[in-house]
Amino acid sequence: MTETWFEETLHRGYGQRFLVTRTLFRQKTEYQELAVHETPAFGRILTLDGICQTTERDEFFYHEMMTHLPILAHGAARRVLIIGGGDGGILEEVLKHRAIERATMVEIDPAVIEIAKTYLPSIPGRAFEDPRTNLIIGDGVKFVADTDEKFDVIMVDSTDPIGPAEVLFQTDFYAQCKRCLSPRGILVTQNGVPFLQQDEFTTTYRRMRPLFPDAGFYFVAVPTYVGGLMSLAWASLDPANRQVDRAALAQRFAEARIDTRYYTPDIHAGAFAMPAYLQKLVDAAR
Ligand code: AG3
Repeated sequence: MTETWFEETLHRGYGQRFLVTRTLFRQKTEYQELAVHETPAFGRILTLDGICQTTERDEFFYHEMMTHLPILAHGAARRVLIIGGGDGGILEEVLKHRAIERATMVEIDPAVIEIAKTYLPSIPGRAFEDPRTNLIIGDGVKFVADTDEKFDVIMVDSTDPIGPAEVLFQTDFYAQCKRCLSPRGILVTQNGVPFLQQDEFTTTYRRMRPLFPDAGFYFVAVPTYVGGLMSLAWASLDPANRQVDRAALAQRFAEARIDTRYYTPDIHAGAFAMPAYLQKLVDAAR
């Protein structure tokens, strides 16, 4: 019997593949091709346009770092906005914070939500049924351009900037996000693996830096986002958000009473440490 493998088509000449025991779902929507594969290595995996988005086994690395780090850095977040994030992984982490009053999520492709609920139920958990969830099926670019609401934290959980998500990496979009932040607000965005996606790294920095008093990155190594560290862009209206010390983070984390598998206050404090070759790129982009 021949084996079936899913081969990711993201980086030129380099990549990862997963042995697939069963393909549970595959469909082309108006926006992208969705698939869910069963794999021995990572459990079920969700792919969009041939790129691994999340897996049952390692989803917590990324979802926790996209969520707990900015919320605890802010310290008094009540309202958050998630752009994209259809699998519900970030939404679920956000709702673990009892202090969050309302989590608005704007996802363009309703099929991603349905697929996650049906085939990857452990990722959203019961997040879509939570009364604090305000789910909007629509275009995130249009939402941030039109809304009058303000948010303490905005998370942009997009695909890579090829295809439908390209607009979520533009200066105009970042400027509209800034307009939607409350006075001490924080914007975080997934920004690829800089060792392999260097242009994305420097371009984002060039676009965010003129807009925000504090723009930069923090990092997490996610097993299925291959190529080393993933950069998460950090754009904050108050530079103090980055500098919260370990003792204060530990206290906020303890008060939040959240059970995590990746995030700790020490990981948080260390996540901003920038490898020298990336620091040089950032310095050169100023
Ligand atoms: N969104 C980020 C996927 C990035 C994959 N890119 C990469 N490996 N360079 C994932 C959605 C999870 N909620």
